[in-house]
Amino acid sequence: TMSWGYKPNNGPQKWVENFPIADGVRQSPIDIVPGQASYDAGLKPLDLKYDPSTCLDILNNGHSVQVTFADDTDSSRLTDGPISGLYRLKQFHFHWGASDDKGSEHTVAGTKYPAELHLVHWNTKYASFSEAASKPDGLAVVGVFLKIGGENPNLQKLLDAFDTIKSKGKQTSFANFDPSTLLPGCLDYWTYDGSLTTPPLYESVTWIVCKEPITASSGQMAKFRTLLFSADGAAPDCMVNNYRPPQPLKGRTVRASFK
Ligand code: BO1
Ligand code: ZN
Repeated sequence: TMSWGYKPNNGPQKWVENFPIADGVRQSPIDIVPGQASYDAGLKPLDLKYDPSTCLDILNNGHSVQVTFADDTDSSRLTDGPISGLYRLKQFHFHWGASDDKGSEHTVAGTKYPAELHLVHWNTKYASFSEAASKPDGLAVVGVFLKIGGENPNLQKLLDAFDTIKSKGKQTSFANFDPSTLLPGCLDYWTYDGSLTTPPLYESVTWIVCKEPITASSGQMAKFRTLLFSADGAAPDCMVNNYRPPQPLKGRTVRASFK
């Protein structure tokens, strides 16, 4: 009755034991090979509208750091792009490595980025995130790569909260944050049908992966690694390498919004 994690004894290679869908036909992440993606002129630009007043709190859930949004109205939402209808923002979170040479879940022609941001939205044709999370068209996650570069001032407000939520289960209010400040200037994307990248690994996600990374400094990446997987009182265990490696494409098509 050990829970899932990212260690050899409970990590991605073991998840299939409790979540057999781990070997399913539309699992995520994947390696995106740009030369094998098909340009689709019918793909619309993403329409992301986020209201900073819906930002609620920041949480160390023991797997990642997550910022949660009020999702009882349509005020922070994604429309267009590859999706039909309106998807509400529920949360965003990150995956990262123990060092700057790894950490992203998706890779681009085998290239790993030091981190990946996931903005998680649910389809309002369902009654709630929980209802949507297991439906084939239930979720749309926008993925944004982080690369090493200049210090990112928009990331800094987030990082400054980390000292307060160092260990598993800690949470603090996080008001008036605009997640659109974390998006790259160019919203060109790849899209494919996939899954949650953590248990329960539901095959419910329309993935939208931005081509253009945002930057973080090496010092900012180091701050992510000060978070802990462990709760207060347990042996400290640095939150690093909380990513799933690429999964088999199994005949799926990756479409590109750009030539
Ligand atoms: S991700 O963007 O594919 N990495 C992703 C993975 C898991 C979730 C959201 C996005 N959320 C999970 C919750 C679980 C819940 C599950 C199904 O969704 O963390 O608590 O059981 O609702
Ligand atoms: Zn994620």
